[in-house]
Amino acid sequence: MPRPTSNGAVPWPAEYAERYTAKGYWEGHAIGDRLLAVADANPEAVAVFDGTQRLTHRQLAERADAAALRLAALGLGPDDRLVVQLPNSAESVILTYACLRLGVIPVMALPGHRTHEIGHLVEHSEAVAIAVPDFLKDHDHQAMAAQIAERSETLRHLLVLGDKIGDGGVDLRELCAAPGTPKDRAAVDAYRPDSRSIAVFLLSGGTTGLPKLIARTHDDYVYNARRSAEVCDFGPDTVYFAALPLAHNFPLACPGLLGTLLVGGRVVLGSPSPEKAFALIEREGVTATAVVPAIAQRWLEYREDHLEADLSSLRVLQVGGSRLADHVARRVRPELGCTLQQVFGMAEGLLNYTRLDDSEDIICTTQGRPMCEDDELLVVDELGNPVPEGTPGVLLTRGPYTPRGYYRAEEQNARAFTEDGWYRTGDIVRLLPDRNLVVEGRDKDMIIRGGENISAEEIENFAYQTPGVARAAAVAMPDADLGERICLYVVPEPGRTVTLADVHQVMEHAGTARFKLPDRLVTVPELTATKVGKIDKKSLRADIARRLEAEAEGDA
Ligand code: OOB
Repeated sequence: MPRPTSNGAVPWPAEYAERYTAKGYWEGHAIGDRLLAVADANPEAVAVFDGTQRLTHRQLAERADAAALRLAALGLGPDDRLVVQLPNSAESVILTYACLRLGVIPVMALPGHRTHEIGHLVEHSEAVAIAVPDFLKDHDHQAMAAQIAERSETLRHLLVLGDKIGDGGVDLRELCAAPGTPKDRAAVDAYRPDSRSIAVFLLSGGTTGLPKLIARTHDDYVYNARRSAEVCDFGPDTVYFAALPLAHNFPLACPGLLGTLLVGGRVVLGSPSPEKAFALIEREGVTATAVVPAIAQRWLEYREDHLEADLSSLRVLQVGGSRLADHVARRVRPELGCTLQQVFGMAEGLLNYTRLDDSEDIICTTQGRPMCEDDELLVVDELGNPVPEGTPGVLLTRGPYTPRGYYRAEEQNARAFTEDGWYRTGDIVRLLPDRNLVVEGRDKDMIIRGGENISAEEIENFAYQTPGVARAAAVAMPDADLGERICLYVVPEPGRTVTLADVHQVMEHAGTARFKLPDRLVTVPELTATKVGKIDKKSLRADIARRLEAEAEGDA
């Protein structure tokens, strides 16, 4: 396996880098330069609307450069890390753009993250700055960030979006509001990052304790966004609605914000609640958007009673992040009047899309095929041997936008990547003769709760810190609203009882994201093991499914 470079990222081997360049996947441009070229070609087209601010491509570029210079004046420069935890807003777009221009690397934290996760991200990335809202959903992000800064050896700057900026905080609205001048552009050009350098840090969904960092380079991430935009038929008339938090790879670059901006289209920012989303689609003439299955389902339900909403502008609804049931998929075209596109993707790289002109059968029963002909797929059995076509197995992949390792994580890389650089996705798939994939399950210990990926191991670690817990195992349980919820099996120590509230208390004390709190606790006398001595989670998943069914029958 190639060794990490001094900056901690694992590069592609030279022969692959050459091939990807020769084939035109890697163009050798920094993302900022690509965005500026688009702004020059479509200066007056609207680029971003966040409900209050409407910015043209030219204005967005100028604001970003002015913001970049202000970041530089604070002392931020190439290769510095900035943890970004912001709600979808013009400021989050301007700040990210400014970072990309300057070579400052944004670390894309999720809105639900709390002290436990953000503290880890700051430490692991050695962030010098963090950007947060003052308050969001009753949580004081600014106080949280200030507290993390106190403990951190690197964190020096607190950028705050909101009305109440505390002592020493930098007003993000002000930082992003300056109009900028042509001179700024030349000044920021001087910082132009190398196209092979790290553009952003995405977070891994994670099967280990805390999120790992995925270093995406300018070259690979431009390709990720640009090729996605091609596959999705995005162009200057695209109005993309970013409903999911922009920190996720899906709304950020599949094609998402970046893919839309790179073709001169328009991004409208909002949230996925159906009332608001439908109103926005109608008002702004949204042509494409991306959601997780749980949201698609809510939209379908809402639609049943709201036929008056005019969704006729919507051409494509992308659904991905977890498995969309075939029967739900079949409802999208007749009930929402648009083409469904299934997306099976990962922050680690590989993107599979159903194509817009695929048959309804392929669109509704597969999770699509790789977007690039040089995406390599390997489906293997437990021993790592390739399975015959059409047989379920674990998916391994390599390709021009799938990095060869996590950032500074040699131990995890040895497990998650093979010697010759294949990424073990942990997804169980069936590969069809036309290269379409059907996701059959997961081999990795992860729970996908309403689009948030949660590591079972992390939940178990908290369970073990809870007094009275002898053994613990977290598994997914099926849920009509969220797809999956977290069920924690616990074997208490002799004579002790453990409640869900006990575990929650430990997790809340540690300051974890709320979406990780187990939804249910089942006490059992013992946990059975598999032949290799691991806890038999398959039987636990079957057990909770049985319990839920029995309860549902009892209710009926
Ligand atoms: C997306 O990215 P992540 O990194 O949050 O999660 C990746 C994992 C995959 O390995 C797979 O286990 C699961 O999420 N997943 C799906 C799926 N899409 C993702 N499982 C079944 N069916 C699907 N369609 O989730 C992501 C990144 C970019 C685009 C779309 C999704």
